[in-house]
Amino acid sequence: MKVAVVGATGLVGSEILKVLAERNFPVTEIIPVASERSIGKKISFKGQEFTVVGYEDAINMKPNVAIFSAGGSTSLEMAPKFAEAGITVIDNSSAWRMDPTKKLIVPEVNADELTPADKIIANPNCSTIQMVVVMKPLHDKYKIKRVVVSTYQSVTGTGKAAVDQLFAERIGDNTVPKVYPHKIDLNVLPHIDVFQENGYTKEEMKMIKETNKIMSDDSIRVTATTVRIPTVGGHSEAVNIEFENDFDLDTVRELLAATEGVIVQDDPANNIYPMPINSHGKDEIFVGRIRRDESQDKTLNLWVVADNLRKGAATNAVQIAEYLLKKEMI
Ligand code: 2RA
Repeated sequence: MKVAVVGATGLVGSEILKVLAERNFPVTEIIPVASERSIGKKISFKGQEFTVVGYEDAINMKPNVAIFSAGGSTSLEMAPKFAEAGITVIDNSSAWRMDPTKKLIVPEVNADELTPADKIIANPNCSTIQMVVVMKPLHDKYKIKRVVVSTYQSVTGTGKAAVDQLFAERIGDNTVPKVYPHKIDLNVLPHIDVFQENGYTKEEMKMIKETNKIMSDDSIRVTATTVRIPTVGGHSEAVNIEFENDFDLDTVRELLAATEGVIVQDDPANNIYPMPINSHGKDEIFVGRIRRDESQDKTLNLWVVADNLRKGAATNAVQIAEYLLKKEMI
């Protein structure tokens, strides 16, 4: 497979290269693609060096698949050009996610929606992905009525400049440009992406709308508060789920433990629960603090953690490519 990685020099782009190598995706050639200022740079993949090329050159090199992580406007402009050339695009930006003509895919949940006609496939928002993988087996068994989620999101979700801001603040260096409107070190910002007219942020609205689309169920009511915290290892989420039918906690634990890509870490007596410091660099989603919401019937509380650059972005995209390959769609 010839694989183009568009936005190869960014945080997610370099994670995509790592994940492709680690999962032994059958790559015959990597085509690193980036904007004008990175063309000519070298990228290493499995010990070999590849030169970063521009968009037109990449299209002419006819990759089988292009994994985009280059922002919404690049994607809106370039993904159709790749698709018109017969190249399947898996896009990490928010550009196509809510387009009714495009599929929004989390392989563990809805890969079976994909057909050979899908030439631009959207990868969901990181905070949505880790939540829906956990919701899916529970919804199938107990039917979810409503979800209340509060997130604790890593600065890596914003990008390299945000990681630089955090570490610069930590050593008192004020010369690094700020990407957040406030200090992030020793602070918490209830603000991810831009505010909307309804008072929610765009990140919160993504979690709401994308969840309904991925689960193919608009009856699931979702409300979200998304928060940036000064960590780099992954996103954490406190998820409160109300079901139509009652559950027992042992079955919930068994269901989650049996879910592909999910690891249950739930032994509070021994201080064992998921933490972003432990999810860093891992492909799995970690779930713990599994308990009843004692204030309401048929309601469950969970703590869900995953590396947002991995399952929240790169790993999910590579898993989509793996599925397409297995089904001979690329
Ligand atoms: C964030 N969800 O964490 C975003 C990244 N796509 O900011």
